[in-house]
Amino acid sequence: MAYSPLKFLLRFGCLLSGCATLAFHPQSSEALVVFGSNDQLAPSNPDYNDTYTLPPNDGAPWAYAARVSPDSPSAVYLGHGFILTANHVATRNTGILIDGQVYDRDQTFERIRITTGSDNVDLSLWKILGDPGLPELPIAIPTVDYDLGTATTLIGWGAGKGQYLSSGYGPNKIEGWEWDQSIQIKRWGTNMSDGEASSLVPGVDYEVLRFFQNRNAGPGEAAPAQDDSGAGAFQLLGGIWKLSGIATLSQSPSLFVNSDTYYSEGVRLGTYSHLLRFENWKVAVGGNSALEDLSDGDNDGIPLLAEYAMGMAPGANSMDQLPSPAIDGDYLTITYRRLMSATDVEFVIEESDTVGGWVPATVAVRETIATDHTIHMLRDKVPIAGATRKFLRVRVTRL
Ligand SMILES: [Ca+2]
Ligand SMILES: [Ca+2]
Repeated sequence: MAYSPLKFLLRFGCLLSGCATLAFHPQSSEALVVFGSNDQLAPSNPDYNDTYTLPPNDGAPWAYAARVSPDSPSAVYLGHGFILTANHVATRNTGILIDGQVYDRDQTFERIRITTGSDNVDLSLWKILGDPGLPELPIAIPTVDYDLGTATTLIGWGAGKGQYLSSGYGPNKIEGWEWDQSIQIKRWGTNMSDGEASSLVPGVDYEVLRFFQNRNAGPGEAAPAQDDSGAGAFQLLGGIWKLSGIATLSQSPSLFVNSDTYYSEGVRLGTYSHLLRFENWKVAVGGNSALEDLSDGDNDGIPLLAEYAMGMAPGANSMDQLPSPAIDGDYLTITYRRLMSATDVEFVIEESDTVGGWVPATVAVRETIATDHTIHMLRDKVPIAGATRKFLRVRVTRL
């Protein structure tokens, strides 16, 4: 059975009371529903308290928390024009609201779903046109950053807190809040992260961060609600704010209970960050972020940056994966590998008639001839245009 979180969201909005599964879109709790005691004493109050709708005063990356405009789920801006959000919302082609301005989606960049090994992650990468002027947002690094059991700031654009729900008695009685999309604005809240090897959602398989709704994270404790899919989970790690998770699932409103049983989910980004960032890749494959960008530890003549950008193994000879040329009628072609999910490198195909004076090549056609997860094999066709000789090369630059 094909599983479609987005369809689920559109049809039902949320799950019925008593259902033990999670809603497939993170309908975050109020854009984080806040679980403080005052909320219980005055349960009908909507949560548009300024405390949680203005930037947090601890420097959490508020500006990077984006929205799939105009009235859709959440996303996070990574820098260099890249947007990360839940895959189940990533089919939309609308603009992205970042720090008060809407940016058009770059239709020339086909969205990349993050996959690796057997993991089919509820995570997609898009690009925008234009420059929000925000520097690269750091991403949690596995084995270096402790992203579990860590104070987390969630920022999203999901629904607000609606009608209070209550039944039964006692500390774990069923209680919660309906989601109110009329007060769907950007909010933040806190929680403590926990981990799990696999998502609760059937049909997908990826490592998650979990956020229990057990009021262990102070009066601002929050969880994702409707349209918080794609919301960012940020952590202060080693003195640097980093993106540690992307919200993918929330509990239904009636399961926003004080409980160590129910939790919301997000993608644990550290597990997949080597596909997105060179610094993270260095740690994942070499155990050391201090490796020189142009070092060549495996002595295959290919510098580390190029091994990353082309999806090669930095500990094995990769000569057979270097770009290769061919003549195809009136074209000179170059076939090369590219890690499509890399957000911090630029690829330029260059041409020359003299092995000097390299200029960007006139690429008439670009074909994707094979894919292996997020690594694509591309073939660019450059017109020979009467030249008696022509040279092509791939230039990779770290942004
Ligand atoms: Ca090498
Ligand atoms: Ca190699």
